[in-house]
Amino acid sequence: MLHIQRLELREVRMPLKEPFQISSGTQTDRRILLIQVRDADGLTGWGEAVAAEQPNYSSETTDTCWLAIGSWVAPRVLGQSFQGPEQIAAALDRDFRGHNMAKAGVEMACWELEARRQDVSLSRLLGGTREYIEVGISIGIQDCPSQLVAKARQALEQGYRKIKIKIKPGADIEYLEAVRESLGDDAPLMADANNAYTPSDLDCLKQLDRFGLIMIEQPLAWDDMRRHSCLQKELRTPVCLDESITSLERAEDMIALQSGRIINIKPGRVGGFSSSKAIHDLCQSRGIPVWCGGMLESGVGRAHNVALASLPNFTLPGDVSPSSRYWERDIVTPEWSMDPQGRVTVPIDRPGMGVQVDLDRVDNLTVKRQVISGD
Ligand code: OSB
Ligand code: MG
Repeated sequence: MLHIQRLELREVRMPLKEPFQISSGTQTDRRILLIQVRDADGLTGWGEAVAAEQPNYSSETTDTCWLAIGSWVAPRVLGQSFQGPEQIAAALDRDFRGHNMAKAGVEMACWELEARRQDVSLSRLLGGTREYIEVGISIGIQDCPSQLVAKARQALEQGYRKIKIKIKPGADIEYLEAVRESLGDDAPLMADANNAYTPSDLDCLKQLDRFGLIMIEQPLAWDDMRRHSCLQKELRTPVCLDESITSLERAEDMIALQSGRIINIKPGRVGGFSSSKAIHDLCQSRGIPVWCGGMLESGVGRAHNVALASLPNFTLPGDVSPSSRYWERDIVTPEWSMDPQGRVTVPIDRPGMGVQVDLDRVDNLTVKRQVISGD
């Protein structure tokens, strides 16, 4: 039985080591929203609402998550009795549209709490089977092709198993050509457009087939399945959907319409772990590979991503770079690290998410706090 009595919301400010540019905007200082839930026995679980500062990836932001959790999500969870964390997502979806990242932040904190209650790792509670996760890097849009080549080359040397290059019109063909040329035919490359193209860019997108990319992620609009379906028929390169997959039903739609051949699962985007597991299971049964995306998370959100990516059908490297890629210092101990083979270790011998939140550091970085209590 899961009975949450208290929920604490915090906003912590964490400057990124370097700005991260995608086709729709640039992030520099992260405003990270942490959620801590506590049950009647005093055990706690941590979550992170992964929305960006601006509504350029999805409609949610740090501020909308704060509002949604305080006003509508927390009141539905606090003081209620749930059989287990599997029951939470349904309670949050009833007559409550959207706000997936706000819902997920709380739902995932409840899963983390349950893992600690059962004294098992979050990975194993979710059904994870892996001991290691292969890591991919996501490289933001650079000023010129040579700067991108230098970054991609360095990533390969560090051991990254997949190199994702952010693209947009005007920073695509020439950039990818330079990287492929410099890194050679065997380098595991992919591109992510974050919705930057339209069907009228077909000629440009077809040229991407030349580069032997593992996939092209979300070339067209975030809510457009049909045009992705038309595009996939014209491309040899597999289309991977990110922004478009907000639920199990959208994953079913992608498969039915053949809008893509791979799914990037971000648990925040789909409303949490229950939904992520359902999408994972569907894709596994339909022969669709999945991998775990990232949202420039702190060590807390990263822990959740590592746990999820340990499920068996996460067969492609995930965007779960080590803490040092993003931060001078993370807010968890130990920090997340990557071995020379480009893998992170799944902490299966430790309860819950497997890392401890550095509370002193979090207190220092906190700019806003709210405690919500139930019965
Ligand atoms: O599209 O995957 C994306 C970051 C912010 C918003 C969207 C995306 C990303 C990334 C970062 O690619 C991946 C990471 O966290 O390392
Ligand atoms: Mg993406």
